[in-house]
Amino acid sequence: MGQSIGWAMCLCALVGVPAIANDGGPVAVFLGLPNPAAPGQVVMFDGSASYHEDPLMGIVTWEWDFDYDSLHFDVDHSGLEAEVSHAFDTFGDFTVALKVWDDGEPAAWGLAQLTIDVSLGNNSPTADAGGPYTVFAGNDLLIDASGSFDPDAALGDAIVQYEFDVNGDGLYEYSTSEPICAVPWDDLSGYTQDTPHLLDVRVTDSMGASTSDATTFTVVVPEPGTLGMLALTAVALLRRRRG
Ligand SMILES: [Ca+2]
Ligand SMILES: [Ca+2]
Ligand SMILES: [Ca+2]
Repeated sequence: MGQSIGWAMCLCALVGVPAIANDGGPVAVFLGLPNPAAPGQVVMFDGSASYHEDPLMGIVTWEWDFDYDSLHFDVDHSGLEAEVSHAFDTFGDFTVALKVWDDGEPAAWGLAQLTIDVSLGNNSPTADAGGPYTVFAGNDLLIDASGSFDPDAALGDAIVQYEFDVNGDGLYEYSTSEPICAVPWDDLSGYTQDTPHLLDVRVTDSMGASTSDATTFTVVVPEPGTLGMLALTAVALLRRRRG
């Protein structure tokens, strides 16, 4: 008996029909709509289909936990009415539980739970490739995409993946969870010099939405003697100041 009730709960949660459970007396049944929902959207919960297996007894109290952890029923709302509404502040899957109490002495309870999928209304992140970049031969190309952002940060969303296409073929060779990427010089040594090369950065948020931004990078080889001339100029300036 107990096992069949357990299976009924699992099936109900999967297909989104009313969640039903009981512990031999009062039986909790409720619906939550709409599901899926958006952050901040009011979700209506209706536990009026709850009932008692004993026709001489009734349900007198409805208690709700809007972030049930499947172990500790932490009451967020309690009342004599079967309906209640709640808005979830952030994206996520929230397990909502209803506990109904009967009019027995002592009172007995039944519990049901349902998962609300708060995933609607996600906005794509905005990509910022930075650049254009110049890389001196022999050095790594440092790409800084930290200007990228996700407009849903206040709703618990964030950019979780940065990808970099450095050869313009539409495939991303590098992937990081941070906005900074260092492309090793060994991977760039075959690129033609003094020519802008396409660099594409794609960012993806925790909901799987992505956008990309393009810039260029140019491989530059310093003229022979350039560094020496710069050093001599610096020394001359220092001498002039001291003199
Ligand atoms: Ca709670
Ligand atoms: Ca987002
Ligand atoms: Ca590529």
